[in-house]
Order: sequence, then C-alpha cells, then structure tokens
Amino acid sequence: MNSNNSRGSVLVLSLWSVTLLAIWAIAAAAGVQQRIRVYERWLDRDRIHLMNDSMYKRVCSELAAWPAGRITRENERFYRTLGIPLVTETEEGQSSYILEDETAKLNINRCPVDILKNLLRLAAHMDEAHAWSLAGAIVDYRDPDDLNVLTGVDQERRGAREPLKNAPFELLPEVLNVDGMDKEFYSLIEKYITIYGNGEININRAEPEVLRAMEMPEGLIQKVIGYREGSDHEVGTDDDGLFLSKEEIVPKLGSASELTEEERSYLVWAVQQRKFGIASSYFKVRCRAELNARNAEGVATFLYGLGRGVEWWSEN
Ligand SMILES: [Ca+2]
Ligand SMILES: [Ca+2]
Repeated sequence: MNSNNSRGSVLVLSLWSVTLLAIWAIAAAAGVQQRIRVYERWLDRDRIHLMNDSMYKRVCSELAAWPAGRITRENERFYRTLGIPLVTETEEGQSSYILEDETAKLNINRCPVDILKNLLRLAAHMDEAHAWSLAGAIVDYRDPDDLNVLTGVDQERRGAREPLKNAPFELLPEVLNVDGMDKEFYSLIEKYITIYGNGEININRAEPEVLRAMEMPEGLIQKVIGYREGSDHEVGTDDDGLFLSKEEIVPKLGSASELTEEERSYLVWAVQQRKFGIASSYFKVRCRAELNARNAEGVATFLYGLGRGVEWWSEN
C-alpha cells in the first residue's frame, strides 16, 4: 500500500515537473520571440532611416545646383512636378519624396494685415470682426512696436495669454503663441502660411485660397489654374503652363484666355507691386520610406533654402 502511495506521489511529482517545464519552455519561447520582434523593429527603423537618408542626400545634391528664385532649363522639369510625389522602387520597398513650395504660401512675417484677415475668413471660416482681430494680433506679435496695428493705440497687454514678441516668427508653430490663436484655427491655415521667402507669392504654384486671400478676381483665379493645368486639366503633365518670368504673366495668360479689363489691371498692378513671383527659394521636402514585407514606414522632413542649404530636419 505504502509502495503504491509512494509510486503515485512520484508520478504526480513527475507530471507537475513536466507541466512546469512545458510552461517554462513556452514562456521562454515567447520571451525569445518578443526579443526577436524588438530586434526586427530596431532593424526596420535602421533600414528606414538609411533609405530616407539616401533620399535626403539625393534631393540636397539636386537642389544645391538650383539658382534661387529663377527657373532654368535644367530645373524646369522639377517645377512642373512640385507637389507631386516622386517614387523610387527599391528591393526592400519604396522611397519617395515630395517638394512643397514654401514660396507659394503667405509669409506671416511680411504679409499685410488685410491679406491675413482674408485668409482667416476664407480658410478658418471666421467672421469679419474675428478675422480682423486675429490678423491684427499676428501682426502685433511680429512687428517691432507696442502699438495696435488696427487702432494705433499703445497696447494694454494685461490679461493677454502671451506677451508680444515684437520680432519675427522663427518657427511656424510659434504662431500658436499669438493671443487668440488656437490649435483648430492653426490647423486650418497651416498649409497656406510660411515664415520663409521675400513675401512674393509663386503664381505658378499658389493654392486658390492663397490667390483669393490676395484679392485676385475669381475669374482670373480660374484662368491661372486653367493655364497651369494645360489642356488635359491635370497638373504634373507635359502640357502644363509655366510662367518663366514675371514679364510673361500678363501676355501668356492673355493669349491662353481672354482677360477682362479688371483682370488685366489687377495683374499689372500685382506684378508692379511685387505681389507675385514665378519661382521658389524655399522647399519643404518630405521623404517617405516604406518596407513592403514588414508594413513599416518612416517620414523625414526638412526645409531647404536655395543658396542657403538645410535650415531644419526632423524624422519620425
Ligand atoms: Ca508689435
Ligand atoms: Ca497638364
């Protein structure tokens, strides 16, 4: 009887040991698998970084040869594809970059208060009084004095969320420090504003919202867009119209579609007043690397000033 009990105990103990060993083996395997996954993710990040770095070097070397503010025979092809992703297939996946023309946006360091007001009405859907007030606050933040740009009165800043900087914006998100600006308004106007460039808007690339804020007549905006798209009504194709100099704007547009007297006067005035340019000096470049098999991707963004080089760079 005792011998049977003892054999039973040994059997139970053995079974427990086998079960515990099995649990330990499963846990160990899971731990190893987890470590492998962490290691693979680390390798993916490294590969993505290298792909974006290679794209970054390629774009920088291309842009280093471009003259600022001028379209040449060599870079004309790139001006036709601004805003369109250029994709390179690799063994591991796909690399792409897109050039965003900062000079096609309103420079909040130079833009007059009424144009900023127009943009806030159009893009952030503000009423007239609200748009004037916030546009005034943006100008007061950046201009050197303490006078309210709308009333000329010395500002009483007590109670304001942020003090006036009285100096230019150095980064775009700094506009969130302006009294009355919030994340929602910022997200609505972000794509139309910049802190780079001499204030001339690139008429070859500006979005309709920017042209509207510049008080270009609506019919003329449609004619400019139609000229840029060409007869196939698509941008990025060979028939796209491109103004190669400011002097070409009025005659080229006039020969593509009939201009009214009001439209012609606006264009002549705007070119004389240096409201529009035809080329870019600053590009925001977004590089994207994707690994096909791993469902992993990473984006690197940098700002390139022609004749200046890279102003900032970020990766995520
Ligand atoms: Ca000020
Ligand atoms: Ca076209």
